[in-house]
Amino acid sequence: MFETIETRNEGNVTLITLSRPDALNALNAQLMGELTQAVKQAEEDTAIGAIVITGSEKAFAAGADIKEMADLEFSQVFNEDKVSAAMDEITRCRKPIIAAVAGYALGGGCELAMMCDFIIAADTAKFGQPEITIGVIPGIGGTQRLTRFIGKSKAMEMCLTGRMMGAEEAERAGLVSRIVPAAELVSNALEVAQRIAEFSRPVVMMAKECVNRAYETTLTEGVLFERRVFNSVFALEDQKEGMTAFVEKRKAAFKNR
Ligand code: CO8
Repeated sequence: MFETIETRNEGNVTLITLSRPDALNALNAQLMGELTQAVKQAEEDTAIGAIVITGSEKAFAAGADIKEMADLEFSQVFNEDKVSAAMDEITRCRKPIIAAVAGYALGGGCELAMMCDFIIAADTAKFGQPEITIGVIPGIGGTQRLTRFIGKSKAMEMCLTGRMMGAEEAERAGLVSRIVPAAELVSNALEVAQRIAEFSRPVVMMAKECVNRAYETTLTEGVLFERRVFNSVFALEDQKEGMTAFVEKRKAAFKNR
């Protein structure tokens, strides 16, 4: 049913694989539309607790589709704004999304990875915002998210020079959560996602919401937000189950309520 992505469910996880091999998974309007549709389907599927987005060995995604954008006029980009609108859907997803990145994650590809909740990188991963080299700037969050993740100096250098960052530098800088051998990337990301999917779903969503709040508010407000959410967790059966299971030295059986 999809032409530019492949999806499959593994246990309680949806794996979405970007698949435009001839264009290094460049993000054209069709791919973005299909990706957001797949994310929405996974979000609505009550059996699914987490999502993994990956690409190929050579490229997670080499950016927005330059061939599709080359002749656009300002009025089209401004009035239609389809790619950005599609991307916003991904950040609205309440279930955790892991980006499993091998090879190039450039421009919109790096921005897509940063819209996910965390990035697991293969040792072959290369991140960059090369828009400056083709006469534009990052357009779906790169200047903002990269700066928050790796700090002004490195983000500025990357956006102004277009240089790429390898996996080790990306881990040191805090862009990725861990590096794994390329051959184990997808299985590792699926394992991590499955672990998350087995926890209480409302609690997972609350934890995600609280961490994301840190990017939107002051420390005092953020800590208050966290405290109130923490208080509300005690209204869930899963809190009773989790703590009782610990006391009884058994594995918790969460019911997602
Ligand atoms: N768009 C379209 N096609 C692409 C893209 C892309 N971003 N990247 C690669 N391709 C295509 C190539 O044109 C080539 O196709 P063909 O065989 O038909 O010529 C094929 O993929 C393979 O690519 P290469 O031959 O170039 O492969 P190399 O291994 O030699 O090089 C690179 C790999 C270094 C990744 C190189 O392809 C490259 O530099 N790609 C472009 C990277 C880039 O500049 N990305 C930023 C794009 S702009 C952007 O993302 C802005 C986001 C804001 C969006 C806002 C929406 C409105």
